[in-house]
Amino acid sequence: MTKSGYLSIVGWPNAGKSTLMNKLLGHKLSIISAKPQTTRGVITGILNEPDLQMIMLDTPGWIEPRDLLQASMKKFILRSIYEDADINLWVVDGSAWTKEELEWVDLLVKTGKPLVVAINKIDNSSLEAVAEPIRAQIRERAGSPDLAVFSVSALNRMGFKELKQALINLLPEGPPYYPTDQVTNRFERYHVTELIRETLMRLFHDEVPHASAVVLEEFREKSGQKDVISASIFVETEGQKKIVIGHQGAKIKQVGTEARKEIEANLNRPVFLELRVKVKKNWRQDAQFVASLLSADN
Ligand SMILES: Nc1nc2c(ncn2[C@@H]2O[C@H](COP(=O)(O)OP(=O)(O)OP(=O)(O)O)[C@@H](O)[C@H]2O)c(=O)[nH]1
Ligand SMILES: [Mg+2]
Repeated sequence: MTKSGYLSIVGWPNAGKSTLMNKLLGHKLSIISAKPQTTRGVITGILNEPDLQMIMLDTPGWIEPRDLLQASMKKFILRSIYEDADINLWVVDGSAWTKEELEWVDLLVKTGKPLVVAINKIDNSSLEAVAEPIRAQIRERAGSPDLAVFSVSALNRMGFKELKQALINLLPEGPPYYPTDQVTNRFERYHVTELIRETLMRLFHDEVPHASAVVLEEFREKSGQKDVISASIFVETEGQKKIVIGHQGAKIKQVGTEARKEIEANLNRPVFLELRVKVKKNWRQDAQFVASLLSADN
């Protein structure tokens, strides 16, 4: 008997959803940063084990939308919990808990889907003491004293065995949806743009990370030579462009070097990376541009 199904991973920005998915998968698929709103589209990670396929959907962190980009992100979350999911996994940052977060319980219970909760970031040992009252509040709000609430650390896989077993138990029976050697349904070129964006999120602060979008212009494989990857970094203002380029181009050079190393490690082969910085005013309000950035066809 085989089991297969969709697990939607949701929660507030910065809760550790992407870290958790990558670590469950044992493969770095989703980009990670210390800044909120790192993930924009839905990243699919496919966990294949004997007689089992769990398709994990890493979603963007929930925020009330202030622009079209964020509105699209919210739409992805709703679709993923109401339509795609066989199971919803809600990730809570145990080190930053507030009672407002209980609204998630109402939303997730309304979907009628099986719910599992992971209180994350309990690597700081004193947090285990914090997890117990959070667990009690969540169960009370859900009106379900048996609700599955686990304490985990995505960073070091603490509590993963129990969490994973609970998820597998809830997985429906059925044949795999994807070939069992596939780890994602996203193309290599999408991961390349995401790794460039991850580098931008790491190297810049204030408005630049959130005003940046990366578009692949060319990905040319040359037999016997390095692949040529050419990408554009879009920002919203001339000021941001100046910041990204840096004095005499020093900053963009650093972005290129660091992103190239990440890409090479990910693709497991050397590449030639060429970056350009362009201004696209208000791109976060441009429906067509946002749709093309987040499209699952990328
Ligand atoms: N201490 C600790 N930090 C963690 C843990 N899991 C994730 N982090 C850190 O939390 C930050 C956010 O992690 P992400 O995985 O990008 O969080 P996310 O929920 O995907 O964030 P968005 O995509 O912005 O919604 C990063 O700096 C991670 O290294 C954990 O278990 N313990
Ligand atoms: Mg994320």
